[in-house]
Amino acid sequence: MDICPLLLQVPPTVYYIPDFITEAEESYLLHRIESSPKPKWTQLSNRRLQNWGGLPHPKGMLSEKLPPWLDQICARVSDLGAFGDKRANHVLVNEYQPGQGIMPHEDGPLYYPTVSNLTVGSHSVLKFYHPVSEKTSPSTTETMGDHAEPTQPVGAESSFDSRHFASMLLERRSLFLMRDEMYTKYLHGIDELRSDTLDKNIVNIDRCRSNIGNTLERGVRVSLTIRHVPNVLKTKIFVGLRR
Ligand SMILES: O=C(O)CCC(=O)C(=O)O
Repeated sequence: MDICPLLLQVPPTVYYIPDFITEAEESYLLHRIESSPKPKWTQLSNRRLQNWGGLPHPKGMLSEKLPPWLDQICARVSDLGAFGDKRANHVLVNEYQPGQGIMPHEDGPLYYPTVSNLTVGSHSVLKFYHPVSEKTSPSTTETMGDHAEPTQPVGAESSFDSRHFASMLLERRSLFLMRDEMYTKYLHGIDELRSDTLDKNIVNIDRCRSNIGNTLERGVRVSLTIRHVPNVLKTKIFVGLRR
């Protein structure tokens, strides 16, 4: 497995693994995601998502068993040592139409401080930002799982450009991992664009099929954000009829 930290322009630590899954595995995952029951989808203003494994909560997550098709991919990522000796137990599936993205945000304290992200269907460009001031940062942090849509602090947008310091091209079938300060301190987000012109901020370009200056049209991209939620409630829910 080729897993190489990109340490040149990005603070510790990010990893980019091209072709982490095969084309057949990508098609299978897309099929499983698309054929999930309709109520599994939550429509947000700029994307739709599926939450698997339970809803992370400061008081603990009431965990739900992952379906085998997600459990397998979680095992593969966990086997890289992404979560120490722990196993991924939570997957957030985000689907972006061309022109959709996600506001810069931090992932918050509910997860083991490594996040892994598998891209299927189409590419995207993930951008990294220096943190906003303490006054504005709480509104861009996920504090109640991932159903909380990151909101934009008033007056913050104009300063995003000045806080942007690196970008990563996430090609389809690639796995991306970030940990340490890239997880705990910096923000990440995806611009709402229909195409991406690759510029010199793309720190992983040497490991991609494209080159600086290329313009890539976005298709429908689905990402699987695979994480470990440490705080899981021991309570079990029994559903059944009392006699
Ligand atoms: O879709 C992506 O690549 C990013 C998703 C993300 O940032 C998140 O789920 O918190």
